[in-house]
Amino acid sequence: MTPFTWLIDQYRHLLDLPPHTARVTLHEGHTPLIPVPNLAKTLGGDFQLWIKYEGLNPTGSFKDRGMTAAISEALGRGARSVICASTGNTAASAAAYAARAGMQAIVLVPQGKVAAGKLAGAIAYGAQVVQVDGSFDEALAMVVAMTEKHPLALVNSINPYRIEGQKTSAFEICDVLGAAPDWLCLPVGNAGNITAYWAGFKQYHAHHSSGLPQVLGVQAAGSAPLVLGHPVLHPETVATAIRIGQPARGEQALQAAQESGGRIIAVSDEQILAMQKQLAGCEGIWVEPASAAGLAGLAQQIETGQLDPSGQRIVAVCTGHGMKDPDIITQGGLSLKSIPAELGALDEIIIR
Ligand code: AN7
Repeated sequence: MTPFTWLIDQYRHLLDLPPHTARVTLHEGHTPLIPVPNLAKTLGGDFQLWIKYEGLNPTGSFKDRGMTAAISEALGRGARSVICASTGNTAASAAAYAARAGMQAIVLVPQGKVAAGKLAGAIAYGAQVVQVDGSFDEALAMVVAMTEKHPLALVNSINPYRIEGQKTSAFEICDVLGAAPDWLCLPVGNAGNITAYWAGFKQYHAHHSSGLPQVLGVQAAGSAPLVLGHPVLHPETVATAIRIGQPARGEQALQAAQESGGRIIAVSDEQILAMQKQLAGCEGIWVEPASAAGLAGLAQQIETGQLDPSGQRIVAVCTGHGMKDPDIITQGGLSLKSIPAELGALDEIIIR
C-alpha cells in the first residue's frame, strides 16, 4: 500500500504556506481525471476531453483543497474560530475541516438559496449556520467586517491560503497528462478557483515547462458580472453555487482569461441543466448544476464556431457532486411508474 501523502506536502515546494501551518486533512485531492469520449463525440469534432472530478473530494467539492490549507494555517497560528460566507460548498467544507481541527465554524448563507446537501453537511459537521436575508455578496461583506472586529479566521477565497491549496488541482492535471491541456473549462462564481488554476499552471510551467492552457471561465447568465462588466445586484440562477454578483477575485479572473488567450462567457440555466443531464446520461457522472456550467460553456463555444476543438486536449473541471443538490432532479415531480408487487405487472412494463 502506498503511504498517504498530504496534498500540501506533495506540492509543498510550489505552495506559499507559512512554517507555522499545522496539518488538518481529510485526505482531499488526488481526484480522478476521467476521459469522457461519449460526451466528446456528441459535442462534435475529433478531440480528447477529460473531467477533473472534484466532486469526489471528502465533502463533495473542490473547496476541500483550499480548506485543508486555510484551516491548517489558521490552527497553526492559534485561531479558535473560523468564519465564511457561502453559497453552500465552502460552508460544508469549512465546517468539516474546523470539526477535524477542533475549531468552531460560523457560516453565513443566503437564505433559501443553498442546496439541501450543502446545508445538511454544514449542520452535520456542527457549524453554526446563519441564514442571511440577502445575497452571498452581502453575506461576504458582513463576514469581512466581522473579521476586522473579532479574532475570527476568514476562510473564504480572499484568504490567500485557499488559493495555495486549490492550485494543487492544476499540478495534478499536469502530472497525469504529462503537460498542461490546451483548454481548461470551469465555472466561475467568486472567482477564487479560476485564479488558483491559472496561478498553478503558470507556476508548474515555470518549473516543468508543461505549457499553459487557454482558460474558458463560465458564469450563469443571470449572475454574469464578469461578462457584463459590472456587478449584478440581484444575481439569479438555478446553479446556486455560482449565484454571485460581485466576485471578490473578479479582476484576477479577467486577467487569467486574457493572459491565457481564453475568455469568460455566460450560459443560460437551460444550457446548464441540459449539460448536467447529458453528462450523467452518457458518462455516468452526476455533477451539481454549477459544475456543468464549464462544459455547457464549452458546448456553446464549439456549437457557435468560436472554439475549434479539433486535435485539442480539453479538461473540464466538475467542481461539485450531483448529490449536493438532489432537489434539482426531483423538483419537477417524479414521473415514476408504480406497480403492484406482481411479476406479471413488471413483465408488462419491461416489454413495453
Ligand atoms: C460547485 O461555496 O462560492 O469561482 O461559497 O460551489 O472559486 O467561487 C462556491 C463556488 C463552482 C465557483 N462550482 O468557484 C461557496 C462558493 C461550485 C461551487 C464554484 C463554486 P469560485
